[in-house]
Amino acid sequence: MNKIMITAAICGAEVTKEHNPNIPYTALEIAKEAKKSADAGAAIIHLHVREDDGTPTQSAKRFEECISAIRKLCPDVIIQPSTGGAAGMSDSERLQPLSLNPEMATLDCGTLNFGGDVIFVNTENTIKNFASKMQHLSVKPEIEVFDRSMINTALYLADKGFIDQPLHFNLVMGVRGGIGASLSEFDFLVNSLPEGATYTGTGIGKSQFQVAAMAAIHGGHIRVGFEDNIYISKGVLAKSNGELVEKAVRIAKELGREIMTPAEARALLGLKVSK
Ligand code: KMH
Ligand code: ZN
Repeated sequence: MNKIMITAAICGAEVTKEHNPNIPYTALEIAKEAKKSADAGAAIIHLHVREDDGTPTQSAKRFEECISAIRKLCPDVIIQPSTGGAAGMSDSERLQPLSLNPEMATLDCGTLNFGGDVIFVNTENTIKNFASKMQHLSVKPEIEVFDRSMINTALYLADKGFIDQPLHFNLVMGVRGGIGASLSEFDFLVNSLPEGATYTGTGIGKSQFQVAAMAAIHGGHIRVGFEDNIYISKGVLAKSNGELVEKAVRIAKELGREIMTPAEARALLGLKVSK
């Protein structure tokens, strides 16, 4: 079987220390969580950043501070800033980390209900604008899909030349308002991907390790981390992102998948050489 690429989504924008005291906020806390994840086997750190009080921010200065803190502890890991930020942020706010010329970044390909009155807005023009900027900077987009329709949008934009082939997707399953995390839904999404695409499976909440196992069995890649799930097992808070990555590694290895290094992940994704 092909090797597996593990992404750790260490912080997110929504989860707080009230949910799990181990959620990182400061640059040092974020860097330490990145290090634990990378040491456990993560090739990619999906990065959101916070102010010291936990407020989500897309400030380029804060991203720079956190990226340089991560680089000191783990020089090799791939850092994938979020351009999703937190629901309610403006497009220009969300785009700020691209000014740091990252190797890759997220490209959210549709609008989603996020519970209550909260809507995570990604109009077609927003997605085109974000995709064009990434293309111009040779930043590899990870196409975030929360439902099948978002794959359609990504394929349409690739066809129109906004996103370069080969496409890399993150199938996010189990967000209320998006697709669920059952085996048939997983199958449906994976069978909707174009020839030559790569994908990572992300399960939200209690589905985190179920989706990880489905992706590991099927030859896909996996994402775990506090952004998506704060428990290591039912009712038991995870001590660190590293603990979540370790569990993902155990699952993958039991299913015959060896773990990719950051260098191997860079080759798979065709990332640009400069950092
Ligand atoms: N926090 C969500 C509103 C991404 O990183 O691109 C968006 C999100 C997706 O987490
Ligand atoms: Zn995110």
